[in-house]
Amino acid sequence: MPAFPDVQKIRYEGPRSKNLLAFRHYNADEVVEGKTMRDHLRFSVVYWHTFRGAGADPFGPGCAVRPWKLSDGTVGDAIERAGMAFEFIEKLGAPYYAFHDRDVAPEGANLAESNKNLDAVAKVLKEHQDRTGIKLLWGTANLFSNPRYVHGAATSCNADVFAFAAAQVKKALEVTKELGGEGYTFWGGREGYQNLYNTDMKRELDHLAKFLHMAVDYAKEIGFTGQFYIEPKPKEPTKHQYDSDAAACINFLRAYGLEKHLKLNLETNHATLAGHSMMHEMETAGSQGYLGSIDANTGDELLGWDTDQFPTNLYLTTQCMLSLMKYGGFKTGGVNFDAKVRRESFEPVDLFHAHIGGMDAFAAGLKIAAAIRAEGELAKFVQDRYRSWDTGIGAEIESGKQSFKSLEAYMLKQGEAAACTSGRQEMLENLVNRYLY
Ligand code: XUL
Ligand code: CO
Repeated sequence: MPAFPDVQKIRYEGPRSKNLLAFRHYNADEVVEGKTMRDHLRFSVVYWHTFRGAGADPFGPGCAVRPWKLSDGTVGDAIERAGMAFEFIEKLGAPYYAFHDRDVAPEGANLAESNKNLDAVAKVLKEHQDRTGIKLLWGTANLFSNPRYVHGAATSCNADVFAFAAAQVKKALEVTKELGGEGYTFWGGREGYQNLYNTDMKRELDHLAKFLHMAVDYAKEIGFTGQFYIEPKPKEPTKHQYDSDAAACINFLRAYGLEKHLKLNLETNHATLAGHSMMHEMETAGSQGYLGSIDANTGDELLGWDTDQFPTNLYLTTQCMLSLMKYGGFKTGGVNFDAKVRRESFEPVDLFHAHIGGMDAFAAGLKIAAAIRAEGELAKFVQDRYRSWDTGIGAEIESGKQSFKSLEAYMLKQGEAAACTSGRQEMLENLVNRYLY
């Protein structure tokens, strides 16, 4: 029995289409800057929100209507849900998906039972992957829902909890490898603090680093060659998450000798919670060689929490694509929709509308960014803005030929710095608008 009998495969119908169950911009085979849209965007559907999310909020339980069982249920329920999940992803035409261990299989009474459940469902996921060609963008472990993780996982004050989390990630890595996962993500979950009076921050950070080193070592041992990611988020559920933003993550990785092993998985709503734009996070990561993957979503300006809405804002997607293309595009990462439909959008077809909107917004952003890049006006402005560094004193500073002493001598002779020119911010905003409408 199909889960979505009324929905056919979603097709590209072009910008003039009025069919709300069709793509107007995402044309998978269309080539942009020498690469298909499919390969630029590498869209991925998340198991947790899309197949397990019921729409609960702090004021009431979820009320989503789904053709599958939303509660954990049995391994049989999980297997049935997996079939329906693949029907959805296949009809949508996304090439990838992502999951936490506990999204796909129910947790058992103990570790051995949980591992057995995961193996049984992973076998079925593998069959669906082979049948449909849909691939695993990244796997991860849920180290935050079970009450044992109340004080965190790798940063828990309880060493046994660290040990349990290590065993859980060991298994999740094995399953990710078995399913050909192209990456593995660490999101802090509860790795942070609620109160500094009871927290030994140094010890917790040391433990987090030790945990990641163990993961790197084990990946090597089993021959898992996927990319490791760390996903910044400043708060929620804890008051402060250690992986608070791109800059903090890069500092942490470098401080603990992990810089060669992990890249960043950046998420829009996490960036805004940190007081940054997504473009800021992408530039911070990209400029330092850490741009790995993105969790695509958006927050709500009027709500201060992680609402994880589907992205539909073309400025946002254009900015994401401008930064992404500037730094050479995805290698192993993708546009992973870590986004959920609103509680009020409780019917199954809403899942299609949400993903179609997000995919079209990113495809349009890709086309707009490519047009901006092709014309080259923006890039030329930036290049020109820094022209004082291309020759003369600027070039000498950059190549290390100058010092404080020689610069003092230079300025004593000059008397005053050459005049600055306008940053032309409004003109550039107008210029970007020209490509949007
Ligand atoms: C939580 C979040 C996670 C990670 C995976 O805010 O974004 O779903 O993406 O653990
Ligand atoms: Co995320």
